[in-house]
Amino acid sequence: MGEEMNIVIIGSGGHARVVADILLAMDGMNPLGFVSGDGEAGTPGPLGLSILGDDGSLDSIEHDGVVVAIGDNALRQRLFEQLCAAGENLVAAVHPSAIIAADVVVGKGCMISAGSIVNTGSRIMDNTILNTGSVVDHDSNVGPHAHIAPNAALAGNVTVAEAALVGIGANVIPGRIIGKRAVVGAGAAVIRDIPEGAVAVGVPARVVSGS
Ligand code: JB2
Repeated sequence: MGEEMNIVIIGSGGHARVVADILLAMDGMNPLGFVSGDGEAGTPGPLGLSILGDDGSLDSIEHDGVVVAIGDNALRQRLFEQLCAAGENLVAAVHPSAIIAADVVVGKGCMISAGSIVNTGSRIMDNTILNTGSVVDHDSNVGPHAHIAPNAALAGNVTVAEAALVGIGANVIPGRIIGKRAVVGAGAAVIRDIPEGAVAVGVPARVVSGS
């Protein structure tokens, strides 16, 4: 048995709390607490863990890895890239109840929440969120810094490009491409490709801005 890894969670909001819960449920992970954009060091945080300080305090905390636990894709991307450049070890938080096919590639710093399913041939790139109960079916690619929200589902061969958001309960039929930084609204049904930067809502999903 290896020793536990001491992990600092970046962020201290709702998403960070879910990530903390995942780390507590994982074997070999020991969450130390939260580095916050707005909390005072020593402040009691969620789940019995403390706010350890702000970003400047990270160097003084002995740790083996970090997870950026912030929902906003652009902010999560910026902090992830800064921390990588600083030589930090960005670890993935994967809930033990997630079902992930043996050949799936999971990148650095991902969060895969309870009840998620990732099927064979799929790739989950760095710093991506697969939120609670989301489904990524076979041969799909979820790009870096993307977010598949709770209960959203990608059918086979779907591509979600960098920093795109597939909203809560949305569905994407096989083979479609969601462009970089696009947003798919809650409950949408995507049957056509969504261009880069577009916002698409409804059933079937229609682009309402950004293209
Ligand atoms: O520069 C920063 C910084 N900027 C904001 N450095 C660090 N270390 N932390 C930063 N933050 C932190 O992001 C704030 O201090 C705060 O703790 C957190 C944002 O928290 P909030 O509760 O607003 O959002 P969230 O990212 O935890 O959760 C959102 O996304 C989830 C996926 C919400 O929309 C949730 O409902 C959603 N489930």
